[in-house]
Amino acid sequence: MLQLVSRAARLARPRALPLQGSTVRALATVSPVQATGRNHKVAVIGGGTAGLAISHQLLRSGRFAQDEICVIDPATWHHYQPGWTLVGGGLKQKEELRRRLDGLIDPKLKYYADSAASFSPEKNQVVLSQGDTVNYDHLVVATGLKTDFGSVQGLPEALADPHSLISTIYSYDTCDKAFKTIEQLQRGKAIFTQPGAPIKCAGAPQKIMWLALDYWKQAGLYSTDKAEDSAINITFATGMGGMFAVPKYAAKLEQLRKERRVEGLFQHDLVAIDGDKAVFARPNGEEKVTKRFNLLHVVPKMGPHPVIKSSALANEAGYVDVDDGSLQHKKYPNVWSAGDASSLPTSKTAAAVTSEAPVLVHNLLQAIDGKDSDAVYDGYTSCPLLTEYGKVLLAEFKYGGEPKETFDDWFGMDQITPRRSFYHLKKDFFPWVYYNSMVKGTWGGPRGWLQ
Ligand code: UQ1
Repeated sequence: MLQLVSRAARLARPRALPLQGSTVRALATVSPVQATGRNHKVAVIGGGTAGLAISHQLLRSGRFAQDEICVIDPATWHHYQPGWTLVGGGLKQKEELRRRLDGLIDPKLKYYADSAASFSPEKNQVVLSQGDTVNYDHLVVATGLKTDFGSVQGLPEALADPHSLISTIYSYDTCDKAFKTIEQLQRGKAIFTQPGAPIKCAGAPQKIMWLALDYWKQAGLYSTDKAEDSAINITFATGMGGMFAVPKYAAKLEQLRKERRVEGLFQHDLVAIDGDKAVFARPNGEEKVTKRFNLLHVVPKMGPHPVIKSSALANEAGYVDVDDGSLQHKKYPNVWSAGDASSLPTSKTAAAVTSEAPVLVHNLLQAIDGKDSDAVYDGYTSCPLLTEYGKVLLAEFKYGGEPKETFDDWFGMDQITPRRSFYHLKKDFFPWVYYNSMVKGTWGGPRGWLQ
C-alpha cells in the first residue's frame, strides 16, 4: 500500500523542478543541473558495513541537517557477514547475526529502500530502480561486491539440494548447511575450495576447513599423525599460488597445512561440479583436473556489481576507481568509495572498513570546505584466522602485504601465534562492537572508539 502511495506521488510530481538553493554545488563538475528529483549533500549508495559506518560518521560530524545525507539500499536485512564462518563451524546461529536494515539507519538520514540503476557523475545524479532521481553534492559508493554462484557450473543446484554434502559459508541461506555437512560426513574425501581471483575475506575458505578438521579430529574421524587412522582425508584446492597472500602468514599456514596432513592443490580453480566430481581449471592452458569428493565446501567467484562495472565510475576491473590513499575518485572529485566496491588494492574485509571510513569521511568534509584531502589510508586490513576451535591467528597487514599488528605494537605479542584471546575477539567482541558501535559510526577498529 505504502509503495502504491509513494508511486502515485512520484507520478504526480512535476518532472522538472526549478533548482533549489541547497543544490548549488561546491564541486560540480558541470554547470548547474536541472533538478528533477531529490537533492542531498551526500548520497551514500549501500547500507552495508561501509555505507552505514560512513553515513553515521558523517552525521556525527554535526555538519549535516535532517535528510541532507541519504542512504540508498533495497535490502531488508543487514548481515554481519564475518560471522558466517562461525555459523559454518556450529558456533553461532545465523539469525543472531542479522538486523533489519531500516532499524540501523538513524532517522536523521533519508533512507531510500531502492537500488541504484545508473550513475551520471557528470550531472551529479543517480537514477534509482523505481525511477527516482537523486541529485548530490558528494556521492559515496559502497555497494559491496557480488558473489557469483553461477560462476561454478552446477553449484546453484548442488547448494539447493538439501541432501548434497555441498555448501558454502558465503551466503546467509547456506552458511548453516555448511555445519550440517561437516556433522554428516563419516568418511571419504573433503575438498575445500578458493577461487583464483580476489574475494571478500580471503581467509574464510580455509577458516572453515580448519574448523571442520578440528571437528572431525574430536569426533575420532581424523588424525593429524597417521593417514591410516583417519576415516576422512582433506584437500585445500585453491586457485591462488599459496595459502595466503601475505608472506609472513602464508609461511605459518603452509606449516600448519603440512603438519595437519592437508593436501594442497595450488592453482586449482573450481569451475564445475558434476555429481561427486569437482572440476578444476589449471593455468597456462593445462588440462582440467577432476577430483572425486564426499564433501565439498565451495567459495564462488566474486566481482563488481554490473551497475558499477558498466558505469563511468569503474576502473577496468569494474571497481570504483578511487585513489589508494585518499579514497577520492580519480576522475570525479566529488565521488568517493570504500569497502568491497572500491578499487583499493587491499584485502576486502570489515576490518579494512574500520580504517577506510574515517579517512573517507575526513577527506569528504575537507572537500566540502574547499580543502584538499589530507588523511591517508595505509591499506590496513585484517583476517582473524580461525585455525581450530578456540584459537585465532590475528593477521593484520597493510598495503604491500606488510604486517601492521595492533597487539604487537601495544603489548609485544607476535601475532603469528594462534591465541585464545584472539578467538574471543573474533567470536564475541567483534560481533558485539559491530552492532553496538561500528554501524553507528563510533568504532575505529585498531584505534578503538572514535571521538
Ligand atoms: C575490527 O574492528 C573488526 O570490526 C568490528 C573486525 O571484525 C570484522 C575485525 O576482524 C578486526 C580485526 C577489527 C580490528 C580491531 C582490532 C581491535 C584489532
